[in-house]
Amino acid sequence: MSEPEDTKLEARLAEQESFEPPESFVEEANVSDPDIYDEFEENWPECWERAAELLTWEEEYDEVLVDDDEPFYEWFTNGKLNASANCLDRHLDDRGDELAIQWEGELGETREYTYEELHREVNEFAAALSELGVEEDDIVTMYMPMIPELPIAMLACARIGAPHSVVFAGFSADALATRMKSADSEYLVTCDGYYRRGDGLDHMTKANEGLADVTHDTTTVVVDRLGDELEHELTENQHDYDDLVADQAGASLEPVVRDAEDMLFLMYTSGTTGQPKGVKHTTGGYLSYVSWTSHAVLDVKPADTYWCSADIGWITGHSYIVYGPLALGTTTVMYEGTPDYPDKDRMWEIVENYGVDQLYTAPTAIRAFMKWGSRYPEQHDLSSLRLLGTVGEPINPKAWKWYYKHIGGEECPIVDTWWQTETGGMMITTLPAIGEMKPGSAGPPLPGISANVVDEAGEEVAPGEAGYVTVDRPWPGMLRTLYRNDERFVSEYWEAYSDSDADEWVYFPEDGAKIDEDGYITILGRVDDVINVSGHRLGTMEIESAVVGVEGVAEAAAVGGDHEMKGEAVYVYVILEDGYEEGAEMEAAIVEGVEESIGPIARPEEVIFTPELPKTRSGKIMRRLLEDIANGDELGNTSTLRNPDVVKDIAKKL
Ligand code: 6R9
Repeated sequence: MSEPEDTKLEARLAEQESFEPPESFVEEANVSDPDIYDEFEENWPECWERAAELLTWEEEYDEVLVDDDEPFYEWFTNGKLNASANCLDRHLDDRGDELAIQWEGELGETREYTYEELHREVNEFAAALSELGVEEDDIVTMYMPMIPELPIAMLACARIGAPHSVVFAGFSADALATRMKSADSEYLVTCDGYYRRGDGLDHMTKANEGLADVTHDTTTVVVDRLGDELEHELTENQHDYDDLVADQAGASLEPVVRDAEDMLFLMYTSGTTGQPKGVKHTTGGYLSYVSWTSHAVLDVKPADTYWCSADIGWITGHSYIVYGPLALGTTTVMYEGTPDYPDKDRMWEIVENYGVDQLYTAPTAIRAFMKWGSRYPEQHDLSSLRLLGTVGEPINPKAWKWYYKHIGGEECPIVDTWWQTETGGMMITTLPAIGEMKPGSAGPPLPGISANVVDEAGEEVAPGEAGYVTVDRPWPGMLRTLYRNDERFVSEYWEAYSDSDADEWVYFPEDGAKIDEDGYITILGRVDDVINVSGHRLGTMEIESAVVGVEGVAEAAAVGGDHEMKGEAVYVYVILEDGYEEGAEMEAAIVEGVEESIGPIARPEEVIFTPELPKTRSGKIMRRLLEDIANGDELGNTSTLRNPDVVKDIAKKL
């Protein structure tokens, strides 16, 4: 394309505020009838049978929804099923020879698993876990990077009815120990190491440090990812994955029949207090919901090659790398490494090599691609792409349009999907073949989802005004509780907007938003003490307690400040004890303290030493002001402060 034309196109794109779904896409889409919104509405909650029908049930359920004990809802009651049978066994006849997992390592090696092969390995590892003593309902922790053994271990657990709890491999030893202790998990599946930017990274030392902090007895399985590059002595309670699986060669294990409401997995996530929350997801509701949304939103078909570039250590990977795509019998791509290794076209090389149909990624990645420039995707044939998706944080219109033009070639719809660990699957997004897309706005709630934007009092706000997202009807993929903490489940998510006397239960996701005349919702970000760094949820309290754990630190406040690439970055304000000196050394100790206790993703962007923190008269730290300072914004009203001068002093330092 010639220069001037290109510029004209850019100008048109920059102004365009809405986009129709591409014709070619609509014709072939799984869901394309706009009546679906009304159908779900008129037939609620029975409409959710549409989701349940995507699964194979051992025994039919009695009722779609039981709401006798709100907000402890039950879905598809007395239905029986097994998640691994739904993701594997039922595909064997028709799709046994088709690829289930297409894995690519960072160094370029590949591993392919057909449904037949994946079924075999899952059976063998499930038999091995049973042999080690894992029983139904035992919680098995996984601390693994993006290697095939991670989904294999998850499905093996599902097969024997043992819920898994996956801890992101980038998290620290402390985080692993906290989660294992909180869940009383006696089993761990981990690996010796993995590759990052070409280097073999030791993971086992971190796992061992975590295990050393777990007070109860544990049994560990270790996957050998790095071969001879890294040798670790295994203790008596640690077993080599390959040996265990070899011992079970050819084993076949009947999938355990699980109740719809039996736990499928736990996923720990950050919240307002320092203690991570163990979000509990169940077998029937969760699996139906992620299958339905994979079908309706990601438009996944069995013959597709589908790629979600998230990490399985987060909910996005659970729902949309493992469970949703495999339940639908498609080929799911897994990539071990970073998007710029060995070069910045790695993602596009993968799309071209495997003929990827759908790409689901995060705004933070799109911002990086945009910064690297369109010459990288231009080196590759991306014409296999049919749909694009984003998740994890708000996407600004500029990044959306770049993605639309340079990756989708203006022929792929984009689904900007808002959801959370707690919601299990997508909640607010356009359906890709229905209605227009508006860059920057996620879209309307999905059919059957009743989400609103309300003010402090719970009244719906006028179009254009800022408010809070609420959801006033349950949905199958919702969390059932916080593990062993029903009380916190109610207080965190339901107390703010429910009227329990009137039996009105409203879920509060703790996100701010705006809504327009067409009912499209634009998410503004978290309104609690959670910082969203590159789409990863971090609790300010967790960071603060890590900082205060550093010798010499008296008090700390962590806030999120705007960041061009990461969306938000961590800023910590620190008060030192007498006798300790501000400076590079102290700063390094604080950064190290945070990395050690949470992980490198929580690494502070800046450490700001201050003799005081701005506090209200009742002694609460004014985080808003600290955020404004971090952002270089004009400071709002400081008159309610106990110590108004302090903010000026801090601002001067930055
Ligand atoms: C799936 C996932 C949840 C928080 C959520 C919100 C933010 C997710 C978004 C989005 C704007 C989107 N978020 N998707 N914000 N637009 N499309 O990310 O789960 O890690 O639990 O984070 O992420 O703030 O509350 P989780």
